Amino acid sequence: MPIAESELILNKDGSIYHLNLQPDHLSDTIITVGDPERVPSVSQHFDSIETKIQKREFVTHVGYYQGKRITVISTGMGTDNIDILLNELDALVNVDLVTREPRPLEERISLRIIRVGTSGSLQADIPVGSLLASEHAVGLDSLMQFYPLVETGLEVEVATGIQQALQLPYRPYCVRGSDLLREQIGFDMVKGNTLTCPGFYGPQGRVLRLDLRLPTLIQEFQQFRHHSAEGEFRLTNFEMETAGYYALGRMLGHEVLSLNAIVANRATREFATNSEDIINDLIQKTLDRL
Ligand code: R1P
Ligand code: URA
Repeated sequence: MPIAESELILNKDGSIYHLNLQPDHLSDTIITVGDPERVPSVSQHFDSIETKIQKREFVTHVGYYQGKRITVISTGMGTDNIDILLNELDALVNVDLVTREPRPLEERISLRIIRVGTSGSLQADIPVGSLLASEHAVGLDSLMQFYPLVETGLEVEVATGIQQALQLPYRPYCVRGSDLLREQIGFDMVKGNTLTCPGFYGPQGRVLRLDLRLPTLIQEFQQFRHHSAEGEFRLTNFEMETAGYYALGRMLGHEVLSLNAIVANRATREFATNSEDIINDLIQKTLDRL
């Protein structure tokens, strides 16, 4: 059955609705960044840039880095944007946009998607300036209330423990990302478990003029531990997208890795004076290891 025009929306030129891209704009490896201004920070390293496209916060540059074709896309902030990003990227490769038919199973394409973002550390021993590769992500956002994500026993245990610690009325979700990509690109980075928050202030325990429902939120994040045969699980850092990437990546069959430039430390209350240098270091390492 073809997918209806109201569900898979195409622009007049045949490009997909929000990303504004055609299938041939995608390389098999895609770098994603939150900040649209970070796209040129990646593509400035390219040998040549073949295309630049923008719609809303989704800025895309396609080019070559040391002979390898790379697409870099900005996403803006939050897992609601990651829902758009992953569904539209997947449709570009796994749906025939002319017939509107999903491709048969044996023709499905698995993309390699690498998030290069900023993040706050939750632990004093992960200082500002660290580069961290997310092994697991825990989502405090509501995206997975709408999809049938299948989690492992360990993932359910961790998520349930966090629900109890934070006294949440709903269970967060927990998903492991691509070990393959983490071993290839993040092998010398801190291996972490990233908490994805549906906001930058209250949901990350920041108090400006509003009090928190749970005043000890940050301490609960910092002190949370889960012990299993795989060892000790602690939360290392937070940001606003990784769990959405990992969950949708698992369900759609793409390899996804989240890399984090630690620009804040919430245990020591520091913010980096050289955050641009830290993220540029992460961009350079990522490009060199693709
Ligand atoms: C908040 O300042 C933003 O920074 C982090 C968070 O996930 C959120 O998007 O990532 P980016 O630097 O990739 O945007
Ligand atoms: N991004 C976040 O979401 N939180 C931080 O503390 C830093 C970057």
